[in-house]
Amino acid sequence: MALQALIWDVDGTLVDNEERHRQAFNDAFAAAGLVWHWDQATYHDLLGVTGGRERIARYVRAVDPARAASPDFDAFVRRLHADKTHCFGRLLEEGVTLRPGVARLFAEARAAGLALAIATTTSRVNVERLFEQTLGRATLDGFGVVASGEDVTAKKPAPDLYRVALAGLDLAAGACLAIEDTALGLRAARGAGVPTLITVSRYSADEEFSGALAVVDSLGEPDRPARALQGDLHGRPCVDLDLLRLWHRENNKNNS
Ligand code: XBP
Repeated sequence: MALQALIWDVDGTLVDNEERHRQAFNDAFAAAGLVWHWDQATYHDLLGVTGGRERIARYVRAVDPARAASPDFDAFVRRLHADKTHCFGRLLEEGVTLRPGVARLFAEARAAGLALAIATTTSRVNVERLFEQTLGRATLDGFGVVASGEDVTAKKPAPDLYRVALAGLDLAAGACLAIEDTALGLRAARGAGVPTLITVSRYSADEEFSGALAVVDSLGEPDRPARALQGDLHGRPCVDLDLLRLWHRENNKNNS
């Protein structure tokens, strides 16, 4: 089955921006007069919970069980997460840069007639603002599907987001290839049967990625080589569409 679509994760894959998310959480806590502050070690642990609202709830249950037991806990968490999303938008406006190879692969895929999709746990408004700040909203409008946190109840590592993307593309999992940065994202994509490339990010470099087509430090550029951490670049300096097709064919052969 030939490769017909690329399905992209957002945070950590399109942009290495979990530090920006962490800053937004801390800004929202401060604005609410809360003494909470998530340092990098705390945030690294909390990234085991996907979804910012779920992440806040997990933290509150741990540090303030009384507040977690109060009747307005859910409303409190939703309000705090909405404030965080507002803070995140302000931080995005300060400038954001796509990771190496992302814009190049979007263009290569589109020139070759492949479909593009997003499967992200983050909030839809964050995806829209990211594209407005980088390649423009028209580029996002060219995506066949944008599956975001609001579209599912079960977030990554559940496969639901990838199943929403596959349904929207009207393609079988074997006709697609996912690009992710975390073990939870890999589990989500593989759970939906989608072959997956991993490009590690700041918070995921120490994770285990068995079952990935390959693991690279980034997609790279012709003048900024990618480094294979797992798998083989087959002599190429960076991850291009031909290499994705080669990995996809190898995967089909190994699983036929
Ligand atoms: C990463 C996530 C998100 C972000 C925070 O999403 O788990 O929850 O950390 O964004 P992905 P929100 O890697 O699937 O793009 O606060 O909007 O959830």
